[in-house]
Amino acid sequence: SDYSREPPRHPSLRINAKEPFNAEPVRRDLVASYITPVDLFFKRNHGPIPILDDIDSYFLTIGGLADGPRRLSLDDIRKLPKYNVTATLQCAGNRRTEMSKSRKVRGVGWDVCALGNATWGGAKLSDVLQLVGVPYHTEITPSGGKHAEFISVDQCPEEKGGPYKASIPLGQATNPAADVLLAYEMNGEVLKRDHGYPLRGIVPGCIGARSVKWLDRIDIIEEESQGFFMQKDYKMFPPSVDWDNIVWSTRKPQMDYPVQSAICSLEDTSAIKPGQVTVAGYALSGGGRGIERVDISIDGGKSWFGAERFQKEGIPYVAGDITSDKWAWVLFKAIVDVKGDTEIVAKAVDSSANVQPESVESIWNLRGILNTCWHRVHLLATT
Ligand code: MTE
Ligand code: MO
Repeated sequence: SDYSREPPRHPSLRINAKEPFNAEPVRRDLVASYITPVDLFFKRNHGPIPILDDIDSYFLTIGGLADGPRRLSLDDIRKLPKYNVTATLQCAGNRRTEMSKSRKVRGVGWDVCALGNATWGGAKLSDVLQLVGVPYHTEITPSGGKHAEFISVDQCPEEKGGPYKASIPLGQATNPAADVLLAYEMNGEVLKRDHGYPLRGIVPGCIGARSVKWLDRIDIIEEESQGFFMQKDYKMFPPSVDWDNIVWSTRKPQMDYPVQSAICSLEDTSAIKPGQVTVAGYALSGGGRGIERVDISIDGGKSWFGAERFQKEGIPYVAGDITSDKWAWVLFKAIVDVKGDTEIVAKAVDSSANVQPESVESIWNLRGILNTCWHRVHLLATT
């Protein structure tokens, strides 16, 4: 693999792996703004960043159609109605380091910042598919196509099967309300190479792994994608399954994200003075479910009170309200008084009343994905 032409990156990112490049912002930077600046947005790659700078020769191929493949230029896609969708992208491996402390897991280590919230600009996949003859709300095509498979130009290592791929059900791909985008902009700017230039999929509400960067083609296929990252990775196994007894085919690829939250204003520390501290962080759930509550405890989870939640400055957040961004995270904030040995805990409740699990052991899995247990920060406040 050739890593000699990687793009420049912000020096404050915490690098978890150099080649391929995997990095996240530090906690305080992540919650400094509702929209995550592009240079601080986490970067999750499985190979070198492709170079696609000759835009005139770029085409997206759409295959698996009744009348044969269609090639669309970037201009064809830009001519379709443009949507701006604010959606949080979270890697399924977020908080893996913490899971590994309970029992070792395999994979790149991440703290609590393998996610970011951006406004993605692009065409709806439902409009692109309609343009090539697949109408809205198609669950199965006359020829039996049931899934839309995104295929990238990036080459993953041989054992991981070449180009990065993932698929979503065709019903979701052709549903305008699912807001699946082919995005060419991020926060109002041309998409950066690190994030999929010139065109990437954005699948709101799903784990980041389904939002394929550097799109080469989209195929309408009968079975879900057989790619490595759908079949041999990003599946949630029970705690009893380990590398000596795993049967990958027994589980479905993970799609929706479960309810999650983390405190980002604090790190474990023994060096603070007793008094007021700000407990701030993010909460989000998958599948378009909103955040009903964020509960904070300063006694390790014995008693709880509610934190203030917001997306936009000055507008109170209400789950499900039309003024809120349904695919985006919610920031939370509470001021607490600490003295002595204090364990601060956050847990979120989503609009379906799903709650984060208390212990990491109960959700431990060998690949270390979907660590959504209560987030704890330990402080020792002494004079
Ligand atoms: N797409 C391609 N082509 N190659 C990749 O390695 N990584 C996926 C997804 N799309 C990946 C990809 C994973 S696991 C995540 S979490 C997100 O991209 C990360 O997106 P970002 O780097 O823009 O934050
Ligand atoms: Mo990921």
